[in-house]
Amino acid sequence: MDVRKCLSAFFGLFLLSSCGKKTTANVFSDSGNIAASACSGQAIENKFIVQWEDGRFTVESARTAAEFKENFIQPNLEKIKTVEYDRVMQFNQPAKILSSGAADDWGQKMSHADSAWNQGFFGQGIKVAIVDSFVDINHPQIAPRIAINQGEIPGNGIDDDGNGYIDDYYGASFVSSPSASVNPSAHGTHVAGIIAADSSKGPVFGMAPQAEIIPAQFISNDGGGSLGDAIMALQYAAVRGAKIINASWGGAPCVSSLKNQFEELEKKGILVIVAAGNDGQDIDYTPEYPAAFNLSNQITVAASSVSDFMTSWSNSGFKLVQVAAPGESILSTTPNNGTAYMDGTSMAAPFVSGAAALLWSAKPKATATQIRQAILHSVDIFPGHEFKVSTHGRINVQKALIYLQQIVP
Ligand SMILES: [Ca+2]
Ligand SMILES: [Ca+2]
Repeated sequence: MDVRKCLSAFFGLFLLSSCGKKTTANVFSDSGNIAASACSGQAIENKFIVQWEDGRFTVESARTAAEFKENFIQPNLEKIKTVEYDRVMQFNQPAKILSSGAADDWGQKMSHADSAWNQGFFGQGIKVAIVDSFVDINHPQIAPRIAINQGEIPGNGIDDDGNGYIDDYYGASFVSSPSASVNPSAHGTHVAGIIAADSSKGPVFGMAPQAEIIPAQFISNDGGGSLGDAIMALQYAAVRGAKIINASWGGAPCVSSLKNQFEELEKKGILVIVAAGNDGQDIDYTPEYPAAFNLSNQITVAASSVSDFMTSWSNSGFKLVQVAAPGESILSTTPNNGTAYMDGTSMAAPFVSGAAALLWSAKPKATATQIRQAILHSVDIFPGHEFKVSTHGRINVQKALIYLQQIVP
């Protein structure tokens, strides 16, 4: 037995299963665990999220919890860390789609992305995973930016590169619902364009127009998804070598699996950018997940307006939200060679993901902590209308780049 684990079980709250004898009951408690409540989505009673002792996750199926305990958990007990029911995720208010907008690239200008471009930093060599709905990989401004998995041969039903995923040439889908539509969606495609749209191929200016996108979709076109699908998509992003993961979604159930996965990403040094949500609430008091996880590899983002104020609908929080970024009347790519203006913290988060890619391409040896530190220490703050976020400000790539160049030799 590992003594440190055992001590932490006595003095901490979890790791209990590593101290003393493991039983199916202490890795998976299914009593009183099924019902939906304000923050715990309806359990999917025949699907189970398993976290293994090595940190990996899998989603397993069985007819009943009793059968799963007997036929799966018991024989694998020593290798299993925790088990939870998979749960339905309800996505909070989606971003609004607007028919017209105020300006084309006000957000990129206000973020001072051009200061990085002028120094030759475009996000080159940096992989950004878009864990979202389906990205239109054929959009002319997106297609050149997809991180092709060169070791994979598409469409042959074989995992050619042996990374555990069959035919993941462009990316991979983790939408497990058999009835879900797999057509490209406006949300994921819009997010992708804000991060990395190739500005030489159309009207949208991606923040980091040479970053490489890894589409990892788990949200179906009707806005549904499951907790297990989200966890598997995040795990895939890490396997593909993403430095940054954009998570423009919320509404996760109050269960530990997702936070455990975010902690695995933290251990791997991956920066995760999360939308604060569009409920106009203070998440310090009304927490929403993953926005409120408050991890050292996470930046949670509120939405600023064209006039550089907090939007009325953006979530906020002096503790749990770190920065504001443009999130109103944002022009970006949509399926079928389209463009549209959208509002939402879903649009603000990818501005920060793009900013992080720009910074990382300037200093490829920087750690996720240093990139986060550079972004958080360089915001623009306006006396009289500070943003209700921990830094009080809106991102500024120009200042962040100077800061990063000082802290990373
Ligand atoms: Ca593969
Ligand atoms: Ca293949």
